[in-house]
Formats: sequence, structure tokens, C-alpha cells
Amino acid sequence: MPLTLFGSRGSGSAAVEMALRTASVEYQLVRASSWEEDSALEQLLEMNPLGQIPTLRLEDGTILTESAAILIHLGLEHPASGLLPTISTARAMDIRGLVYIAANCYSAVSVSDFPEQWTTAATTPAQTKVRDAARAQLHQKWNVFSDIFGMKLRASEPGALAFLAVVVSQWSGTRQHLRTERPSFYETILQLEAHPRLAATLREHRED
Ligand SMILES: N[C@@H](CCC(=O)N[C@@H](CS)C(=O)NCC(=O)O)C(=O)O
Repeated sequence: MPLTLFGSRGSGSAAVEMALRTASVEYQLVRASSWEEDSALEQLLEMNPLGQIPTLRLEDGTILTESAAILIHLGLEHPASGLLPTISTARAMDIRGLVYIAANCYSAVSVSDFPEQWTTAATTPAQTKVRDAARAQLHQKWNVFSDIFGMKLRASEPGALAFLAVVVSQWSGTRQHLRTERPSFYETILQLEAHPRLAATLREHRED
């Protein structure tokens, strides 16, 4: 049985699709998300009680969740794919970057998207303040990511770190922020988007 990726258009599953394609791994895609009741949500919840995507079922039935973990696993399973660097210290830095995005950026997007889950205040103005604060945090975290990893992403053939950076930076006003605050990194992101390893998947995720 091929791998099964649970995901949806415009979501973080795009980064895993890019990785599976880059590594030439056969997979089937199942549309599922917590915000689409007509999707395979029930099946997703059985595998991932958080109801989050990307969720990947491996050939033997093992369930992988957490975008960074999935990308690191695929990179280690397919060392010739270029998903992760082969040089140990460079690989360690990419793993740092993947965990950085998941821990600091993806998590802040969740607060920005669902502020009502992060405050006991029931009023819209209070929830808006939570969302605004989450976005400010998120944008600051991207500044730091850009300063540490921006040059490296520009110089290298895109792998797992570039995939996750491009996908997660699409959300919560990050691109508009980077465009003015980190213009060079913003240009790098645009260049990466046009790379064949990313372009087709991004196009599919944006099509109506
Ligand atoms: N820590 C997870 C976060 C995944 C996540 O938040 N995914 C979003 C879609 S991009 C989701 O499924 N959100 C719906 C929800 O939390 O109910 C990861 O890095 O993969």
C-alpha cells in the first residue's frame, strides 16, 4: 500500500507533497481537515486526535504527524533526494530550521487563526487582540529565521527546509511583513516559489 497523505488545499500538507514528489515516493492524497466537514475528518481524527494536517500514514500503518518530523523522516529515508543535506553539520542546521519553523512560526499561526481557543475572553475585540499579538510574535520570529537561515536558503537547491519556509510564510500576513522588513529574504522566497520542486504543488494548492 502506498503512503497516504491527509491534507487539504492551502494547508501545510503542501510542504510534505513537495517532499514526497522530490523523493519520487508514491503516495495517495486524502482530502481531510478540521475545517471541512465534507472531508475525511473522521478518518483523520482516528489517526491524529488533534485533527491536524499534514498527517502521513506510512506503508506499514505507522502514523506520522508534525510537519517537521515528517519532513525529517522523509529526508533521512531518502538521503539521495536532497531533502536534507548529506553533510552532518549542514543537516543539523536544516533540522534546527525545520523545528524552529514548527515550534515558533506554525504554532503562532494556529493562535492567529483560532484566537478564540487561546483566551477565555468571549468578546470579539479581546480575541482580535490575541490574534494581533500572535501575528506580531510570528513576524518577529520570521525576522530571526531570515537572519539565521536566509542566506543559506538562497544559496542551496531547495530541500525540506525551503519547502516548509515557503509554505508557512504564506500565512497570517507574513509575506507583507517580510516584504518591507526583510526584503532580501522576501525575494529569496519568491525565487524559491518559482523553482520546479515547489511551483507545481503551489499552483495546485492555489487553484480553485
Ligand atoms: N504542529 C503541527 C501543526 C499543524 C497544523 O496546525 N495544521 C493546520 C493546517 S495548516 C491544521 O490542521 N489546523 C486545524 C486545527 O488545528 O484544527 C505541524 O507542524 O504539522
